Amino acid sequence: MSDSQRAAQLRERLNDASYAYYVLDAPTLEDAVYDRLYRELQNIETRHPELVTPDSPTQRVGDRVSTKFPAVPHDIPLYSLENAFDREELLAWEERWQRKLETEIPDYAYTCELKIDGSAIALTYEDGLLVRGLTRGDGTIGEDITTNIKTIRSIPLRLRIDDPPPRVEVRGEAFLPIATFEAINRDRAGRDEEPFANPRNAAAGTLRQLDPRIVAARQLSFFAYTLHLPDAPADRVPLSQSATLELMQTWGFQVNPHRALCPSIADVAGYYDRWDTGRHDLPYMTDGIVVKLDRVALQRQLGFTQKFPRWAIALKYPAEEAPTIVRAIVVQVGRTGALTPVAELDPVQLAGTTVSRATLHNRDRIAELDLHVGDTAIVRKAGEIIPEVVRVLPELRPADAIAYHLPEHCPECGSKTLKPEGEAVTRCVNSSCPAIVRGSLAHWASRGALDIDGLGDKLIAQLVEREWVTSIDRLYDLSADLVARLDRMARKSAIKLITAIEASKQQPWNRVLYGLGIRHVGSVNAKAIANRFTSVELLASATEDEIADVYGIGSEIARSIVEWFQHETNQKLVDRLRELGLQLQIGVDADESPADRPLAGKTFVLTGTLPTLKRSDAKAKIERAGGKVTGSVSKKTDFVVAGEAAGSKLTKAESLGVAVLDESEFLRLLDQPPARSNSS
Ligand code: 1X8
Repeated sequence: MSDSQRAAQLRERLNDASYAYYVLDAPTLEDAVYDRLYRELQNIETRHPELVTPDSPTQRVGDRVSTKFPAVPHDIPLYSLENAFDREELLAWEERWQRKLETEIPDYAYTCELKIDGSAIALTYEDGLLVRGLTRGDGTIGEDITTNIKTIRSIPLRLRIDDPPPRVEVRGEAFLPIATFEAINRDRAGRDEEPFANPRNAAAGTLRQLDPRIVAARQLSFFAYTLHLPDAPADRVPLSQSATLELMQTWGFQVNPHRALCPSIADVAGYYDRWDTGRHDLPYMTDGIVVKLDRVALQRQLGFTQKFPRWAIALKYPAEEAPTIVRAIVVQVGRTGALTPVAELDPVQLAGTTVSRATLHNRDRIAELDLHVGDTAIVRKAGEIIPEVVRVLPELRPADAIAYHLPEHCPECGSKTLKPEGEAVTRCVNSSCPAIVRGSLAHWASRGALDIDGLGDKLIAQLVEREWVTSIDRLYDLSADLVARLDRMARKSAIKLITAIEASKQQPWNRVLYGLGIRHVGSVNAKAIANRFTSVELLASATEDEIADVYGIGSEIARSIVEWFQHETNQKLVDRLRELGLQLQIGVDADESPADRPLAGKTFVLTGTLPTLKRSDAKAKIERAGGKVTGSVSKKTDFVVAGEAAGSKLTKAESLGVAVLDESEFLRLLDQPPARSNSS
């Protein structure tokens, strides 16, 4: 698509979004997404000034005004702030204002304040009395929402001073505390109403409610940050932003307490970083910091551009959602054969990292998104979560975009894929598919499984590519001589790798079980299962019900295990692993130090006949779990396991207050995950 076509698309999309937001009161685009698209348009227009049209949203001082409330011009325009998204842009701003001065740079300092995610309003006080409150509107003309504003408890109706200047204009942010925002959305959901996307929209929507009782019920709050005193004598006008904030506080306004005076950009960066984490503990939403030159004289000297003050800038925190373009869709095949479509994206900064790929989950999800290659899509990344495509903006779709369908054949091995009825995933079911083999090997070698040091993804890819390793057991047939022939593999590393592979034979049964990669069997489950079914033979012959009887193991896991052992390939794999000397039963040399075992240090006494366990089995189980069995009950006994016809030992236990277990309680105790359940 040409720049001119893209610019036209963006203009239309952004103008539609403004209309939906300001006129219809029904936002269609998240603020962060709007910002990004706006900047993309801005970038195109900077490169090609001939593409700027009079209706471009970049030509607007603010945004549009609706007709719900009387329109009133602002005496002094409400400017918006220029945005910076990183330190470089912040430094560029510093350079810009310094160059603009054209004189020697005077002493200066920055005031840093939190950027509150709310709605800007302007309050006019005459002789100390609140006479008018306006929304920002388009920056020049606002809407008169005085009645609604008077419901906000943190806005004084009369200034708390004896001799107020004749005319005072205070600007600041009206906002909803997060808790109130969430309560409102719960309430709306209960009434089948669309929830507000964020506290800012909720605040803006609330301020423009026609019924002031609703506004009052919503508990809006307000932080003041700007003051204009048009008719005041010079000696009453504060000389700095910090003094302004303090003055407004004494007049009865709520001023955000988290501000800092920063002598340099480095200090500003420190403030920004500090609040990147700190802001999550605040009861209201912030989306960045506002940096201002503290001295009013310097602010006056610099003035304003068409749209912004030159002496202030907003440094935003990275968005967790942003639009970008889907350039291609590739399919990854995992160790279970699941096909995962992944979007390859134009790189975009999200929550502090560069994102160039995002998961599309599965076939149904792609259909739901109606994703085409070439689409502008919104990508989300939250915390440690894998980036994902949340939706597509079909209005921005180029004419030549191609609809995408997940392939019918595995992209790795070409065999036909299967999508089981009622499941979301499409799978390759060829167990010798190189992608599945690679995934299985990587899982086998991983820390929680056999923990084979040095066997990483690149090495695995080479081994599979050359068909030296076609299944897990074949790893153990490798020799140092052979491995040394691989790309960039020194002989010393080859020997180290073979030693690590050999050493993995000593890993305990529960790790082997986990390493097999049976679906739904995680490392914690594997441990519980291996404790009950102490050898692979016992597990292979167990029924679904018997497995599901293990504490914490559900029927889905049990079914998956039974199915796994039914496959001949898997039975052969187990046989090979046994021949190779892997630990397929709980051994005396289990890697758990005695203190790691679930019953470490516990003393048991067995008495009576248990319903299913022979006394020798019960004793073996206790010892394997690290416990000790003695013949008589004393104060040192931790548990008495009592069956049918238990005699004097039971009586003694009861008199000493020792815990008495029946068989099922005893078995549950054995299945309990140990207190220190780490990666093993
Ligand atoms: C907008 C905001 C400002 C401040 C805090 N939150 C905002 N949303 C502040 O200065 N403390 S200033 C501002 C603007 O000028 N548009």
